[in-house]
This record gives sequence, C-alpha cells and structure tokens, in this order.
Amino acid sequence: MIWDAFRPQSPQVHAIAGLFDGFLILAAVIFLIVAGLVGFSLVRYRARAGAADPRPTFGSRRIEIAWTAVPLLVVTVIFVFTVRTMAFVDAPREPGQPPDLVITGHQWWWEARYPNGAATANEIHIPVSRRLLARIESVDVIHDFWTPQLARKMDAVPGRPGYIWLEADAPGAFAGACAEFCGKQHAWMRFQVVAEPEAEFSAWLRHQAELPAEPTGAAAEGTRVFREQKCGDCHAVSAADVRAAKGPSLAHIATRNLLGGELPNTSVNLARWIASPQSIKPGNLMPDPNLTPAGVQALTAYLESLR
Ligand code: HEC
Ligand SMILES: [Cu+2]
Repeated sequence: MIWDAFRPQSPQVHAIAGLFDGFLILAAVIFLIVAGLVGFSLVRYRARAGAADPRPTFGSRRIEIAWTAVPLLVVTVIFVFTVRTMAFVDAPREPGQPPDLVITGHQWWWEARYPNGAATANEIHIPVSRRLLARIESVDVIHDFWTPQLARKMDAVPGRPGYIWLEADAPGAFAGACAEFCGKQHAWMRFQVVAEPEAEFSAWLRHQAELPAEPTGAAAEGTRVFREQKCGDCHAVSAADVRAAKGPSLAHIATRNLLGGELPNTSVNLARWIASPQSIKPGNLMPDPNLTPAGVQALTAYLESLR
C-alpha cells in the first residue's frame, strides 16, 4: 500500500501540491529578501564608537504606501491562485447529479456504497483516470475522509454531507485515514482506495452486487453459527440486504485485502478477529462473541466462502 503524501497521484492533488510548492517558493523569496535586509542593516548600521544617534524617520508616506501595497499584492496573488485551485479541486457543494458512491464514516470504519447495491468496508474501488463523485457522510461523530495522494480532505459531518472528486492517475492501492479525532480507535480508522483499469473496476462492481454462492460443507455449518450468534443483526451478507448497517457488509468479504482497515485478510487473521475483535481493536463496536474453537473455524470457513 502506498502511503506517501508527497507523491500526488491525481489531478486534484497535483493542483494542491502545485499551490503548496508555489507558495513555498514565494515564502522563501520573501524570507530571503527580509532576512537579507535585516542582515545588511545589522552590519551597515551597527553601533560605532563615538557615532551620534541616527535620525528617526517619522511620517514617511512613501514608506507607508510601500509596506501596505507590497503585502497586499502578495496576499492578492495567494488569493487568486488559491481560488483558482479550489475551483478546480472542489466538487460542487450541491451537485446536480447523483453521487457515484456514498462513503459513510462509522466509529471506526468506513462504509462505501455504490448505486448498484455493492457495499464494502475500508476498501474503496475506483477506475483509473475517471473522477468519481463521492458523497461523504457520517452516522455518529465527525470523521474526516483523507486519501493524501488522491483527494482533498473532507469532513464527514452527521446530517451535512460533503462531496469530493475521487480520482487516480495510475492503478494502485492508496492508503487513507480518518483525519479528525473521533474516539478510541480513531488511529485504526484506516482504509484503502484501490484504483484499477476501467474493465476491472466494472467487473469488480458487478461482482460485488451479486448474491454469494450457496455455502457447502464447513461453510454451511458456519451459516448456522452465524444465525445462532446473531451476527446478522449487525452484518449484511449479501448486496440484497440493505438494512442500516451497524457493522461492515460481509458480502464478498473474502475478496477484500484488509480486515478492520489495516490487518491483512488472511484465514488466521479472520479467525483471530471472529474469536476476539476486542483484543485486536480494543473498544470497537463489535462485542467479543462467545464461540467455541469449532464455531470460529466454521464461521471462518463460511466468511471465506463469501467471494
Ligand atoms: C453489535 C453488532 C455486531 C455483531 C453482533 C457482530 N459484529 Fe462483526 N463487526 C461489528 C462492527 C461495528 C465491526 C467493525 C469494527 C471496526 O472495524 O471498528 C465489525 C467487524 C467485523 C468483521 C471485520 C470486517 C471488516 O471488513 O473489517 C468481521 C469479519 C465480523 N465483524 C464478523 C462478525 C461475526 C462472524 C459475527 C457473529 C459472531 C459478528 N461479526 C457479530 C459489529 C458487530
Ligand atoms: Cu473517524
């Protein structure tokens, strides 16, 4: 996973980085001029033995105009470039089109829903070189959705959705994080944006909305434990199940790279999570279930069949 805020990978972040670089150069030039003049004055006008006090300058209109006009000009340049960049980077606050996906912050995971019913957690797929309009929401507290290489930050404020363009220049998995302190597991509210060629993206999107295959063998035993443990009160297992979700959709969970936003999705980690989510992500909103080792094994087999 790439986690490099200094390597922009989208036109929007290129624009933001360009603004930053420009201002850095401007600030460096101003610094050199000011520091140079201070240095020059220190040497040229230093106190000399026997010299008289220098004559103070009062009420010089020329100097006052200069030290008003020059900063005004600098600030105007900064303002114009900032507004131009914002106009390019920002999605409209009230877009006249439906979003391509809805991203919802939960304590402490990210849900992504697509119009065809596909739902995923902490792993957001986008096509390469096509910007998607993402609507950013929250169901509990204020979170902040941030993929440093792909898009600006956007607060996820309950009841007040925001919009961003989500785009990537090249295929890859780009790291993201919640950027607004939101409680105990804030630091673990990680996610990945997976950018892939258009054909792969649309295949992924179609597949995620399909119903899972009927489980057989150990996996079928897992569905029984799943019902018995009421996992389904919080988790959907198919795209047809659209109840308001307390937990991530587990439909096609076996196709995902990560668990809990950070842990590689392997059999061992999946079993560890099912057995004791609290020991992995203390305080998260999934209570430790009371399972036998056989129950953990059956559930793991079941969830691994959800591909
Ligand atoms: C009270 C609601 C609740 C119940 C019941 C519950 N879970 Fe969860 N589960 C959650 C929440 C919330 C998360 C997300 C935790 C986080 O990452 O902060 C989660 C996460 C998971 C994950 C990781 C998903 C991912 O994409 O990271 C798996 C797997 C999972 N639960 C399986 C189960 C199984 C199996 C059961 C039944 C034994 C179960 N859950 C019962 C709420 C629940
Ligand atoms: Cu958060």
